[in-house]
Order: sequence, then C-alpha cells, then structure tokens
Amino acid sequence: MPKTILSIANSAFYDCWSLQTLICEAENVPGAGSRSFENIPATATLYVPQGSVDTYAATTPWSQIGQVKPLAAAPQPPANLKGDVNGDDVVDVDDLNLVINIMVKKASMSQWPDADVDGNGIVDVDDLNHVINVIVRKA
Ligand SMILES: [Ca+2]
Ligand SMILES: [Ca+2]
Repeated sequence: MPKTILSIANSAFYDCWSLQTLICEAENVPGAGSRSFENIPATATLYVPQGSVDTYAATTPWSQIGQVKPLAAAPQPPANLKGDVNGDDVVDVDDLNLVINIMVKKASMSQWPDADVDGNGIVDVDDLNHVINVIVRKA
C-alpha cells in the first residue's frame, strides 16, 4: 500500500488465509473497515514507517494484525531477479528475446550481463531454458 493511501475497503483482506506480509508506507494510519483484517493468519505481520508502529498497533482494526513492525525490518525483494535480463523487474518475453539475440549475436552480453542467468560466463541454451522456465512457472 502506498504512502498516499487514505483508506481501504471494508473487507479488503477478509478471509485472506495465506496473508503473511502487509506493507503500508502511510505515516498516518489509513481508515479501514472493522472487518478488514478478520480471519487473516495470526502470524501475519504489518510493516509500517518506524514512527507509526505504535499508532498502528493501537488503532482498530489494524491492531487485529498479529504483529506490527517497522518498514526497515520488512523482507526485501531479491535485488537481482534471475532471468530479468533488461532489468525492468519482470521476467517476460522481452527478456527471452534478449537472450536469443545475444545467442545469435544480434546483441552483446557485455550490454546485458544478466542474460547469463546461471553465471557461467556464456549465454547459451541453458540460460534460454531458465528464462522460459521462469515465464512458464509464472503463467
Ligand atoms: Ca525484464
Ligand atoms: Ca550461462
């Protein structure tokens, strides 16, 4: 949830059994319906700006969330997404095309170092397969 969020829908997270991590960057606690966090796992953790931890923990219904921790403790997404050759944070057919272009020498590996997905120094069919697998798994 972004900094600018003012409120969330009444049952936004109602019955989200597998919800584990909630990140809210808003310093002022957004309005939320009383049932917003009903039936989420007790292990769910809400990450909010450092100075707002106590406020969230004391404000219903946010206080229903098992744990409230500062943003700094939030799990970071992997800095380098494997197979994201062009660095746009998604692995898709554009990345696949880049790997192919490097394999057929239409593009250079020095320009796209992440095309060497398995890091063995060459861009070949193994790297191609890896990118395909990431895309297929996502689909
Ligand atoms: Ca990409
Ligand atoms: Ca490789």
